Amino acid sequence: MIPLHRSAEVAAAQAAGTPVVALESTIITHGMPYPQNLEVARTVEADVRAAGATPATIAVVDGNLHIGLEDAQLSALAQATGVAKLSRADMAACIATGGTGATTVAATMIAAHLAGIAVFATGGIGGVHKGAEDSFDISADLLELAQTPVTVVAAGAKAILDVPKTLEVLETQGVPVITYGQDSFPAFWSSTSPLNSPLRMDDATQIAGAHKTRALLGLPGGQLVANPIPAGHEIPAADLAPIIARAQAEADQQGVSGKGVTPFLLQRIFELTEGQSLTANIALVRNNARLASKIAAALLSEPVNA
Ligand code: PSU
Ligand code: MN
Repeated sequence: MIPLHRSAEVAAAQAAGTPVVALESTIITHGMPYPQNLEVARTVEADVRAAGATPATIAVVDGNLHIGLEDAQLSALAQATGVAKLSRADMAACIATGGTGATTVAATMIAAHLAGIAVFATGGIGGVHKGAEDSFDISADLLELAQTPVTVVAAGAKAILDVPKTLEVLETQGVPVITYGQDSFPAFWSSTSPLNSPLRMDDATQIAGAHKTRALLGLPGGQLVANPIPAGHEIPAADLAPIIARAQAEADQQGVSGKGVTPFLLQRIFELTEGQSLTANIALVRNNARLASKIAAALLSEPVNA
């Protein structure tokens, strides 16, 4: 197997059998501007620790696959320019050529599974983009959820995506979509959407039980846990709709395609909301880190069907 470079705290946690939560790095390099990105990365790690688990931020640095970054590495990554955005298709090439890259949801799931980590917290997953019937732009994150056994906690799907089509692809791929504590599927900046969640669970123990049962059934793949943004941090969907439409139109005009699309839209929405999108994003990622920590603890302690 590829050598895994664990941070000191991740190595200690795994040796002691205490819960570990994986965190992605594309959100740091391509999802938020510096210096807020570093601040958020540190805060989310602290949230995981405060919740009794150990954070493992995953990234490729100089060809080494890191499971947990020391603070100096986190700081360097947050400020680095030209960092690759790695998904399933390009992680091996980056490692083989000694490159540096941030891991998306798909690549973080792959690395977490290799390292024996079953739970991962992020903000939003990639999905089916608007206009996918022409562009075929469907994130590799959805196919990863179908094949790699990691439970991913996110705040639902962003309105930059075609959310109904995203749920359809997840269903086709056999991915359990579990909303935490409510019936409505959350829409990232909004805690609810007009769509009903395929599944609902109200506590972390049930989510951990479903994760284990999936494995016992011999089913590959993970689960998507949709955790609604905390009350008070929502941005009304009606406020964002014209901003998203404008960002999308600019992306189309400028011919942005492939892996450039999601970072372009996130950056333009940040600018057009004058940072309001980022404040909401921070609140929901922190909330997801706390829930993921509970699920990671429950996975270690609860027997199936308890
Ligand atoms: N959605 C967000 N914030 C993000 C991303 C998506 O709200 O930071 C990042 C994640 O790393 C996700 C990736 O895995 O974008 C998806 O990119 P693509 O759509 O190119 O698959
Ligand atoms: Mn894409």
